[in-house]
Amino acid sequence: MNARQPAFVSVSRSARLRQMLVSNELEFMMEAHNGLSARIVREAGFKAIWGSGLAISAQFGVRDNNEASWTQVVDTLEFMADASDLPILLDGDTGYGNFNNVRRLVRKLEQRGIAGVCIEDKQFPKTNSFINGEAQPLADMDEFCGKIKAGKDSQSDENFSIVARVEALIAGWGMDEALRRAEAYRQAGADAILIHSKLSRPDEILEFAREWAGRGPLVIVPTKYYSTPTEVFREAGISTVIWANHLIRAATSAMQAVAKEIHSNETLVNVEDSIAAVNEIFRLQDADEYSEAEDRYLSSGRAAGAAVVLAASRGKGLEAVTEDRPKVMLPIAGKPLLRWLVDAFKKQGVNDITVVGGYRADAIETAGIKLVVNEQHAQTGELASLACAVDKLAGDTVISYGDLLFRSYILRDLVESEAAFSVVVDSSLTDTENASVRDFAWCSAADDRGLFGNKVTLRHVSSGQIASAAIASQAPHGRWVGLLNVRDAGRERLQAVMSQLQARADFASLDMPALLNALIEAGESIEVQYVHGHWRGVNDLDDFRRAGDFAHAQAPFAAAVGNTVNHAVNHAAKDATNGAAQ
Ligand code: SPV
Ligand code: MG
Repeated sequence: MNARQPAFVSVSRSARLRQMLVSNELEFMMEAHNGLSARIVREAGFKAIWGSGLAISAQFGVRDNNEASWTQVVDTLEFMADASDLPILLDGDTGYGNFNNVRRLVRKLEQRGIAGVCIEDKQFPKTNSFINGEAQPLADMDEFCGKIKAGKDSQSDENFSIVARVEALIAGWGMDEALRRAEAYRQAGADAILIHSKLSRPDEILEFAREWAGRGPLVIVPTKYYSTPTEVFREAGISTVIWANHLIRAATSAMQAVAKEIHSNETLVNVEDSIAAVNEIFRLQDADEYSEAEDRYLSSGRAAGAAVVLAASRGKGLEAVTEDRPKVMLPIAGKPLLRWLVDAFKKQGVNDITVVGGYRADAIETAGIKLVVNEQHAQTGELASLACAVDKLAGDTVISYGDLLFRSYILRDLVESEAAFSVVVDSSLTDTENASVRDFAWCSAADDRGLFGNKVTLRHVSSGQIASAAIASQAPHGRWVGLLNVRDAGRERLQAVMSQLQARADFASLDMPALLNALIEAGESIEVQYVHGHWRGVNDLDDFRRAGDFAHAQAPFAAAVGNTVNHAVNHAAKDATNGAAQ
């Protein structure tokens, strides 16, 4: 059975349909015509589905004259059976041919999990009973009995039901003929009789039921005598009522009204609140199950799935250009800084991107990201921003400054690291003269190609806090670029260290290096991936001006904005020669 079916249903669909037909209670079936409507019928609480010939042909946009082939009908039923675990009774028209077609139909229906079929004693190709019913020729009674016997003989599931539909009242052949045929069909092996009427009152149905006198289950379709109180059917000893076409009709009026409204007014604003939300469609399609399966089956071999981007600051030294937007929304070579970063993440399969905004968070473009806001951004530092996202971390996550540009291999190598924690350190930046630059990194070993393959770990990163004397006395090994990869295995440890830091009185002033240092103090090993240039941070106006050139060099040739291809190529060459120049 389909993965979407609940486990509690252990009684087969065919057994449940049979049980409904023979039970002493009045039972109900609702029409469905595709997977979505089958799902809706089940959620409404019905116990079984009527696979209406009228509704299925109507949803194809064709007539109820066997214009849809029987295999197209059976394919539709398969979608319905996948979308709902209810028993389905197919309205099989005349059986799509002679006894042999009925045999094949029954076998195919069983294979697709359909619980039963109703066949009517008209001739192929049929016409809907409510269109000039009196003019429609009935099948020869004996030939129809042969179809019923052939169907019963070819079923392999003993509970599969064949309902024989008597059209004598519709065709004007009278009550005696209806009763004669019903009895013949019962004796041929039909599990129930469907007695159909096109009158607006239930009189002939009730008379039939009286004369029938409980010889077998009776099924009715009160489309025309719809105003009859249901209690009347119960008292008449009817087994099952079929509400035969009400979902296709409901859908039709809703679609007509909405299409007309949108066409007339050329806007969606008047309909949005009165139609199903897109999320409701996703729910009916069981989109959540897909996401869970994706986690189960796609996670191995995938790059880190998530990122948290710290983007709350206005940018010191950038006040002149950040009046109306945060630093991350500054345009670099034709697109916002944040977009370069988001595109870089997506390229590595990091699709679940949470951006923590603060200053002018309203100006952050939210396409492809989740935005959370550090409302205290004016009084707090980076860790307070990270705290806005840290509880929701799931799976592998890259934590990143928002003002970074880098070559794609830097992120690729970082997310491929198996270490619980890993960082990128630029070994070309060791000049601590400029006291305003922070994030210098001291590591277990210097960047040395000769040590290729040896693990290097982080010892300390300079922050607003003073480095320990022992470490500060040595030259740093480089500068942390602002990228931290946290594997799922390290997530809870990171959250625990964050909680400890949050308990500190000075938490509001803490920056990312404080977190790295706290992790190290807590005994965590943070792997270092050395790079030599190939990235930019945007910290001041000078950085901002030079970032454009760097970005151009990263863009695909065709996407280089405001430059000829040659210009982009020149920059790429220059960057490659300059290597580290930050
Ligand atoms: C159907 O639903 O296709 C039926 C019932 O056959 S009725 O249209 O009432 O004949
Ligand atoms: Mg029909």
